[in-house]
Amino acid sequence: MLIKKPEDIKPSEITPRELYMNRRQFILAASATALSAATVLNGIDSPFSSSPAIAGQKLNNVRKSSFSATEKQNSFKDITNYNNFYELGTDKTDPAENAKYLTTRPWTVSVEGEVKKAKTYDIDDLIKIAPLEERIYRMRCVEAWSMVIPWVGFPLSSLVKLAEPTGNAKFIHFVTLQDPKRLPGQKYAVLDWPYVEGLRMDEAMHPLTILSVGLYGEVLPAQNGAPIRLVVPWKYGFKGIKSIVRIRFVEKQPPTSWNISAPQEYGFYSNVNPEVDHPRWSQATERRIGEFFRRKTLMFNGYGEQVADLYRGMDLKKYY
Ligand SMILES: Nc1nc2c(c(=O)[nH]1)N[C@H]1C(S)=C(S)[C@@H](COP(=O)(O)O)O[C@H]1N2
Ligand SMILES: [Mo]
Repeated sequence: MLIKKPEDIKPSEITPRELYMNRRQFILAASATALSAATVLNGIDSPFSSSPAIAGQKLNNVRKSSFSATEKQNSFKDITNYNNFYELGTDKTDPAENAKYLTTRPWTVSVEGEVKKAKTYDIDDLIKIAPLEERIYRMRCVEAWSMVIPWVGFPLSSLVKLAEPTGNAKFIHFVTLQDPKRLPGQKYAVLDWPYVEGLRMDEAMHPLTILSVGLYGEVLPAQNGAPIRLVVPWKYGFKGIKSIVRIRFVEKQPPTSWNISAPQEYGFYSNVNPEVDHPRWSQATERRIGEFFRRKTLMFNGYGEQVADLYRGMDLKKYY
């Protein structure tokens, strides 16, 4: 008998079957958009109007960080060809193939809600609000695979401080771009679009939490969430929302895409926890992409010393 390993679980088994878009439908959708995407591009008056080509551009003055892991990094090829980004397709290799549809200039990010300094940032200004750092982080997907990724970014806390949250700001709500031309997977109800995520304010302010704009010293490839995405290394990968256009400070715990889709399987917190299994598979071990033997999954993905205090006194079986 063949025992199914967690990393072999297909997206079709993770999302409700009737909502799952098959590969053929997706390819059809993507080719239907190709023409209109090209037409739109010609009309945009920006030196980057044909970017995704911007991916590959070197980022300058990137500092090293003491928060970085010293483990062997996954290859650029692994990091950019084994992706979850359902707006660009549900197979692991789909986002790389469909990256060409996601143009990232012009791009704005609206910082809004319970803040004194609400502002719509042009992406090229936003990436200059703080020095860029390389952060080599262990990343753990809820599907029980992991990678070590040299992100480039800046602490989310830098942006929070600029925004000056009011006393009512208890959480931050993040929203991905909604545009089926540039994210053709949004033509299918795999999830409720746009993709949304959230953090509690203390999680957002934690020094490990970054907004990433690059990897391996280069501008972030579209399939990894260009031009800007969240990275929270002690949480399952799906908290790391990609291609963000809206950062809203709110009083109440915001809805999150995977929790809306399957609340009994995905909670708001989604901290990596080898002791709390997913209802359909174990979270005790993981496969590091590129390795043969499984590894033990570490509490908070190995970042417990830095983050355990955030959750003191909370029942992590209840707040999964
Ligand atoms: N908008 C959006 N963000 C997303 C996803 C997605 O489907 N859409 N997938 C999440 C999941 S499940 C994971 S594991 C990580 C994967 O990031 P990576 O492909 O850069 O490794 O992105 C997360 N962010
Ligand atoms: Mo994931």
